[in-house]
Amino acid sequence: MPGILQAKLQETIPGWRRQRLELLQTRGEERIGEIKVSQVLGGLRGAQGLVCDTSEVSPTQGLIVRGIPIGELASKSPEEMFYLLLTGELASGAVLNDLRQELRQRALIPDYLWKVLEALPRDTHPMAMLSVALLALERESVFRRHYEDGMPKDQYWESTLEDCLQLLAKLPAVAAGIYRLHIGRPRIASRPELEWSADFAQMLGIGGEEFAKLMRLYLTLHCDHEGGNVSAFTSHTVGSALSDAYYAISAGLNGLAGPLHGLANQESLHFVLDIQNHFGGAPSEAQLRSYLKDRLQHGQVIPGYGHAVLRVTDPRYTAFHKFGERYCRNEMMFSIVDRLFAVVPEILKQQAKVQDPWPNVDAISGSLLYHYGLKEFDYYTVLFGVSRALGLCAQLVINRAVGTPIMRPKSVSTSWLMEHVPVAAHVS
Ligand code: CMX
Repeated sequence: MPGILQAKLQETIPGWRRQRLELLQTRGEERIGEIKVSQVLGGLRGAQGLVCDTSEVSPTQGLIVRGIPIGELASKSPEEMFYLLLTGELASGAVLNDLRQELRQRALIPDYLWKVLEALPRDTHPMAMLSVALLALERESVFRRHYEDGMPKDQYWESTLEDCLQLLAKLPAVAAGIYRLHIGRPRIASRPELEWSADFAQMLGIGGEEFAKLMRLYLTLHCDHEGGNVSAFTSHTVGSALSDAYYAISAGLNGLAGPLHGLANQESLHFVLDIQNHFGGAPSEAQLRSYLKDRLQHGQVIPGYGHAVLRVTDPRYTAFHKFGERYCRNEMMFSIVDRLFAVVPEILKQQAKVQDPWPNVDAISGSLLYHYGLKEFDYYTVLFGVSRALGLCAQLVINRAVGTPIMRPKSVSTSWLMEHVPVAAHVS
């Protein structure tokens, strides 16, 4: 008997398929833009070449999930976000309960997984452990089994959804198990009666209602960021080869592990701690101004500030800030985060080249985690990964449902560019 989510998708997918077909038939040969050489050489920044229906990032509003700004979704649970990302609708009580039940039924971790993780050297990076764990679980893939048995194309999405539910159901215990191994402490058993994020928080071994609330917020806010960021794009590319969800999500998380992507949050926390150590506490605004100017003069960036797309304060920063105001207002690190907000934008605005002087989510998330005792910096990207897996899975299921073909953009050589692109008039 299919769950409510499966039934909802069953009903919705024909509409998505019709829309895609109509687009191809009625607008297939129309142009939506041009690509400049600077974009080809510059990581395709701003080039529109992907479809992502789960979310978009607006320069002025930040993350918008299925048409709803993330600031309005901060009170939702990660399970609700998954349902929203996937179907475009907010789950009501019964629907949500059904989804939670679906996850609970699939949460059991096979014993071999712990043996694989325990066999890794103690100093293996937690992100590498997470990726290894997902690859080890690949033997569970229903998609791969059904594909080998000749599953028809229009059923691909169902076994992909099954793989994704299996993967997401197991993710909190897997990620918490990695944390416990990392700190050399025994694993803590799952409490299936809890929500996905609350169970994760208790399996980490960090108690308290406030930390559970922070985890819920963290896992909700980081769930998706449209389709062109490194993890989403990578996951999509790997998935487009019909590699199953375990391969695709593991690949996406490998991208998230990079310092220019998911790892930036730990840089920001280092920065706040350095300020605390340097001044022996929270500095005055004048002290901070001179410290930051000195840093910029030495060619260093101000971590947690700026964004490739955003041009306003990241609403995810605002949501975390509200949490901090409520629960750790008098905490030293929170005061430093706040003081940075008072002075950094005005300083960055003086640097003409900086497009966005405002804080991004990383300016605050690490300080909150640290406050509650989660002090292993190199674990932070795993938290990010647990959340982002929701969006990667939703995107994968949708792509399977509409039959997105294998990715294969054309590359050109540097000499081709030199030979075929005319020199701009203002240069010659
Ligand atoms: N401090 C100092 N200089 C900054 C800056 C900052 N916070 N943000 C941007 N700049 C500089 C850039 O380094 C760049 O300088 P160069 O031309 O000398 O290389 C110039 O301003 C223009 O950059 P930009 O167009 O405004 O920003 P980009 O799209 O190139 O880069 C980002 C975006 C996030 C990498 C950049 O703002 C940065 O390095 N910020 C600090 C690190 C950080 O917070 N990273 C987390 C990102 C979170 C996320 O992506 O989700």
